[in-house]
Amino acid sequence: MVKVAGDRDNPLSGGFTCPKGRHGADFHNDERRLRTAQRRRPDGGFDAVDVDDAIDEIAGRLRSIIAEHGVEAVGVFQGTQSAFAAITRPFLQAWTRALGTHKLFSTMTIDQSAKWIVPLRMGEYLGGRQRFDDSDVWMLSGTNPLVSLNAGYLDGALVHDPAARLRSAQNRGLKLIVIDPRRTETAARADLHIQPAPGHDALVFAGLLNVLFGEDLYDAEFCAAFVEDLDELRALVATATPDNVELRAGIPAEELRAAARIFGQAERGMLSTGTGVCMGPNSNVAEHLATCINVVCGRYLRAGEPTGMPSMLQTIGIARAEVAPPHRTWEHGFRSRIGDVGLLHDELPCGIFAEEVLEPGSDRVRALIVVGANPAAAIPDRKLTGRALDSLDLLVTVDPRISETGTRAHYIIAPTLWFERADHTAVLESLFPVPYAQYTPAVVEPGPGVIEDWQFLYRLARALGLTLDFAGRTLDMVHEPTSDELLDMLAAAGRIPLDVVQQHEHGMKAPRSGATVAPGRTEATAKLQLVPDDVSDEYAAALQRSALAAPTKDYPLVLVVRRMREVMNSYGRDITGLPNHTYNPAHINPDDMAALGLSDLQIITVRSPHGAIQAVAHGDAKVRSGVLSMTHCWGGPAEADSDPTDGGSNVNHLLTTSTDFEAINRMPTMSAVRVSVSATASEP
Ligand SMILES: Nc1nc2c(c(=O)[nH]1)N[C@H]1C(S)=C(S)[C@@H](COP(=O)(O)OP(=O)(O)OC[C@H]3O[C@@H](n4cnc5c(=O)[nH]c(N)nc54)[C@H](O)[C@@H]3O)O[C@H]1N2
Ligand SMILES: Nc1nc2c(c(=O)[nH]1)N[C@H]1C(S)=C(S)[C@@H](COP(=O)(O)OP(=O)(O)OC[C@H]3O[C@@H](n4cnc5c(=O)[nH]c(N)nc54)[C@H](O)[C@@H]3O)O[C@H]1N2
Ligand SMILES: [Mo]
Repeated sequence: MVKVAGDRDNPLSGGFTCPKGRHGADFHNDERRLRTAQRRRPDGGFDAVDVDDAIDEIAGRLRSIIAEHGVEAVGVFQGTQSAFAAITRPFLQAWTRALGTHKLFSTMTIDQSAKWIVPLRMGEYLGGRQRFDDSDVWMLSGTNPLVSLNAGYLDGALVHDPAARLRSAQNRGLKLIVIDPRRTETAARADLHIQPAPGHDALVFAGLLNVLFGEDLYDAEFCAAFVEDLDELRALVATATPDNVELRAGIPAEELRAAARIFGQAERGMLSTGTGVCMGPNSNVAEHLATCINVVCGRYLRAGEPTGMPSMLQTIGIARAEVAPPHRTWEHGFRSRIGDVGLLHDELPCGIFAEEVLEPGSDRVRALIVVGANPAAAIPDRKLTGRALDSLDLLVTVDPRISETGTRAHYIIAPTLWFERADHTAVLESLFPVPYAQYTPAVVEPGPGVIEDWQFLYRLARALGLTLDFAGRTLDMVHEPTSDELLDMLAAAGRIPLDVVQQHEHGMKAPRSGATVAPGRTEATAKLQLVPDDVSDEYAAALQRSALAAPTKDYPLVLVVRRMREVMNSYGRDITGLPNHTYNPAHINPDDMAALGLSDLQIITVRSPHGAIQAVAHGDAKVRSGVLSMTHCWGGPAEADSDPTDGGSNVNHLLTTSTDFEAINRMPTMSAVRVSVSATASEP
């Protein structure tokens, strides 16, 4: 591979690429990229091994673990990069189902799984969300899509070329409101930027609701039709007056009122959140109240409106103007012996991962298969996570690199990368602004030691005597399918046949289906429950707990999350010419730097109640005073990171999974965490 460039003839992207994509060739050609499977030696080094021999050996060790301890002793961990090939995620789920273990973990439970919990507790309006393209307001809280390309779901918000799309929306009159303690790239373009102290989102959203109710800026008709308990919500937020919010969250009461007025007076447009909200303290109730704002303002499609579904290779169910009732999956079925935690979307939360491995018990996790993830870097309480990974009888990673997790693995399987595999866009459709699909064949040959993520799982299943059900079919476990056959199966129920999409080399845009939101059925009488008992308890707790996010004398700053444009979590840190630094800077407001006696580029020690790291201080006026903004997943493989200037530091040393977590998803508090900062006495 020589070069990667955007495709100007692509009807969706118009050639927009991100820096990581443009460096695609460097990821492929990197000398550290694995080109064959690896087996660990007793001395900790690795030997190349034939991939099918590795799979046989892994199967042998799994068989004896299962014979002695049962299938629950086998865990599966899927990460972010398992979501970037259409086949991998559903294949991994098929594999886990076939084995029968409940020990499935994914990074969603250290990400935005509050978004899973809200509809399961509130119920869900099935007409669909209003869409970005015909909205006159959009409110973003705790998300910076201009860098993260993180956006709403099924609302066509800012994924591709977000700066240009935002500009054209603002040119046609859209008002953008951003709530973020940092003046982000997105906030800099906002019509109104509210810069709160971190960790008070539940209260800020309650304050917005308070004004929406107080000034009659809500959609009474939508609420009468679809909401069960509007008065309870009104009562819940009664004390969240703009003046009270100002006291806690440090935003002028007038700004909160202005935001509520701009949002409430607009006709269309949604509030959408990101990791800043979903990783903070009280994240589940905060996300719940964010959704309440959309509900109360009726920002959903009504019967007769064109559906928002951009379906092409997938068919997303019928949109109806009715409510699906709450469905608290975690209250039924399998329960973990750790904390009596139940399943959320068939997963156990990362917050109990280490204990699932370390705590004695007959179904303790002893073997772990990790696909497209780097849990050693990604899960809070790095020391505990490391100890758990080190104590496994069998750890296998499927990863093109020897990651922090990989250094601890017994086997590493070398997978194909983006340009070495056929793929299509079915799994991404819900993020697209318009119906769009693309199929791309592999453009370079993978080497002989490299296989597809799914091939590892298929061959391992075959060696274990398992039969896989994938995309509604039972796979032939004798003759290995091809990727193209599997991609076909995934697209079989689509609106547009895959072979039609395949004729469009640059990608295919299609008109919307013409389907409209169907009227609600008479038998569908469920209504949205905005204030179930546990939500109201969590709100009361949030009012108490949000005080914990305030700086104190011992901990004068508050650590918050951020993304780095040139890196995808832990992936890309060491690609030459990609990130701007060889470390992850600690961004601090210059006034705080001066008050703490720190200078730019000084090595500092950042301490939380749970741990300490060293970091490089960067004065940054975009960060609100009192805030330390630092990205995650940097730092070396060791428990204590060695050189803060070369490799950076892992903020998960500062976080814990043992206290400060949410109910249901065990989401640890990963943002708005109190820290202290001091000059590091000597060079590390
Ligand atoms: N370039 C790049 N893109 C990525 C990633 C990456 O690593 N690099 N990671 C991907 C992944 S895995 C994810 S999950 C998404 C995440 O995507 P986003 O959620 O958009 O992530 P961020 O860009 O970090 O935006 C979070 C924002 O929350 C703000 N914030 C911090 N604390 C608070 C608070 O208490 N309240 C409020 N309201 N805001 C707060 C931060 O200042 C920050 O600007 O990004 C994806 N995209
Ligand atoms: N403190 C703190 N911790 C965080 C966060 C935070 O904001 N703050 N963010 C959290 C979030 S939102 C997330 S999503 C997680 C991220 O957690 P993970 O998903 O565990 O981390 P990544 O670095 O995205 O891991 C991707 C791994 O996949 C490998 N990989 C790349 N391409 C492929 C491929 O094609 N196939 C396979 N099999 N592997 C591949 C990479 O080498 C890398 O090791 O981190 C979480 N941790
Ligand atoms: Mo994420």
